[in-house]
Amino acid sequence: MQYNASVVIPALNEKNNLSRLIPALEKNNIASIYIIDDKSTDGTSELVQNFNNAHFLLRNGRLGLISAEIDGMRLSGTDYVVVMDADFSHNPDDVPGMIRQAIDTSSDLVIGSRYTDNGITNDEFIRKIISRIANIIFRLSFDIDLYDCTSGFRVYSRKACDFIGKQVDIENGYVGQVDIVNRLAHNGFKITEYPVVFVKRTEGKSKLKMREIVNFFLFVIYNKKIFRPIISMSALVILIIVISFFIIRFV
Ligand SMILES: Nc1nc2c(ncn2[C@@H]2O[C@H](COP(=O)(O)OP(=O)(O)O)[C@@H](O)[C@H]2O)c(=O)[nH]1
Ligand SMILES: [Mg+2]
Repeated sequence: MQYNASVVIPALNEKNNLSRLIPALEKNNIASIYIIDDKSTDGTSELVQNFNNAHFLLRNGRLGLISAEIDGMRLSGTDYVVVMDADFSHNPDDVPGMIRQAIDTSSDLVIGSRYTDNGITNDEFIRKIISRIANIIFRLSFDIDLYDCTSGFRVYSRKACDFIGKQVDIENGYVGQVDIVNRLAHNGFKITEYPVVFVKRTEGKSKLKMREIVNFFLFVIYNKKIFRPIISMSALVILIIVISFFIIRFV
């Protein structure tokens, strides 16, 4: 079945991953794929010659993850927009099921979730812990009944895309993922989760930086204003974990 859906993939030096991911998506009947490339230096944009269904937007430098996703939403114009990583952490075979769920449940956002029943994450140990704690903190502080709000594997309805496109002050780094969930949840959009198995990337490097983790805590603290004990305690624990991680890695 052909869906009125497209896939948007923000990409920064992902040539090898994309050369396998695009055919895998085509196999799943995804008619249009939008790669938002922030001036990769590995020749990512050269792939444009190899694939008829893939459109490349070449931007002028690293303009940020969320702005790449929003540019993709605008460009695609389809009823549903899937956003996913280029690195196979998000399984292209989950895409049809996620779109199906969006249609069947009239969801404006379907989150590919590692933390609902049957969801699994095979990420690095330290990343698993950070991600788990971040989700618990977000869930408790924002009163949002979802388990994986940091996941970047998502399906958005056109209505949600249009709403997000109009938000001028959305956070542009990885923290933008929770910012978007928060805005949609508090503006009456329906959000559901779809269990996925997250796989650690085997090719290329993660672009997630320490700064992004700090930004997450700043976001929570700034937006909640009240220092609930749980937030401060968890922030402290995370800080200790992150500092130990850097000591182990770089000392
Ligand atoms: N266009 C664009 N893509 C980005 C940027 N930052 C990350 N990406 C891409 O966004 C996706 C998620 O990043 P990734 O490094 O996999 O993050 P991780 O999964 O948290 O380790 C990947 O496809 C990256 O290539 C950015 O600033 N601009
Ligand atoms: Mg990734």
